[in-house]
Amino acid sequence: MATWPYPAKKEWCLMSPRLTDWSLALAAVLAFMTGVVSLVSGLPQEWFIFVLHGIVGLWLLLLLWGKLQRVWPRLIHPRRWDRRTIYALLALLLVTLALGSGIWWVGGGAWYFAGFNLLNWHIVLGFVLSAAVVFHMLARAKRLRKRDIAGRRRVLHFSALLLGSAAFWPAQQLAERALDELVSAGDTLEATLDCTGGFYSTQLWRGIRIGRLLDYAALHTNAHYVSFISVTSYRWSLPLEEAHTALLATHLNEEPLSHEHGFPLRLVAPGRRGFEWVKWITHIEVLTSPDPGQVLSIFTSSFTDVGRGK
Ligand SMILES: Nc1nc2c(c(=O)[nH]1)N[C@H]1C(S)=C(S)[C@@H](COP(=O)(O)O)O[C@H]1N2
Ligand SMILES: [Mo]
Repeated sequence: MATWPYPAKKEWCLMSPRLTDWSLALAAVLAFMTGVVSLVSGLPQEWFIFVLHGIVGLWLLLLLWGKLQRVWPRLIHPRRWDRRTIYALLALLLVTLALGSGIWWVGGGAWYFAGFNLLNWHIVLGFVLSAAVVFHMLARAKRLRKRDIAGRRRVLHFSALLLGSAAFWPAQQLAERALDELVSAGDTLEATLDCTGGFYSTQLWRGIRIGRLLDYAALHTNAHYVSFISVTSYRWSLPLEEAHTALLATHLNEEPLSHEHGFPLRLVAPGRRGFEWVKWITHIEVLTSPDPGQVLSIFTSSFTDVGRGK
């Protein structure tokens, strides 16, 4: 029997390789079927199709984690590379993109590539992946033996994986509801944006008062600044006290923020100059000391088209 020059990791998973692979195939088939059905499901009472698709997707993710640990040594050791390695890498990329696009979409992702949104890409990748799984099974599948499914610990582990993915679903839904609540918050503020470049404009902003947002977080006693970081890495910070009264805006004059004015989130900081009202916020960080680098971030951000809001 060959011994590999690295320690064998035997205990990573109690599922036999074959059971993992067959479960993956089953999950892929279920994902494909629920996915196709969900394409034509539009009635409220068909909600369970979407739930099922989500659960199956998460199950796939957990199973893949197991499979990946098994094949990882073969992927990273050049000595073990062969023609199949390239297929394995392509498959890994495909799976990552297919699952990632679905999860990101459900999480509210609004990313476009080549004119298609995440859901469009998820559907295309799902079809390609399903075809690839069928080919892979035809070429490489090994029969499931009795010892692959026998044994109390194996059965327990198998069920735990399945239950784990089912439990993810309500957790994800709760997180999303909390997020929706934040976004539909009703704090309003009339404030004047005063640009150093020479224009000013008084508008009604709506969103969540940052003090309320901070109440959700357990702040360190040394927290002194709140930094607002935009997708272009343009950032600015406010002292904690002041940040409490500022607004993280989602709406301008009761309309959802346009891209131009900072969708999805922008800072409304009354009494501060326009350049401090960070647009296109994706991160908020609480700092213990001032952030001198933020000044530079404003200049470097404008080197790119995105940074200039194009
Ligand atoms: N991320 C980011 N936020 C930004 C800017 C920017 O270039 N990038 N420009 C600032 C400047 S200089 C001003 S005056 C206001 C303009 O906001 P408005 O486009 O909603 O009028 O946004 C500020 N927020
Ligand atoms: Mo400005």
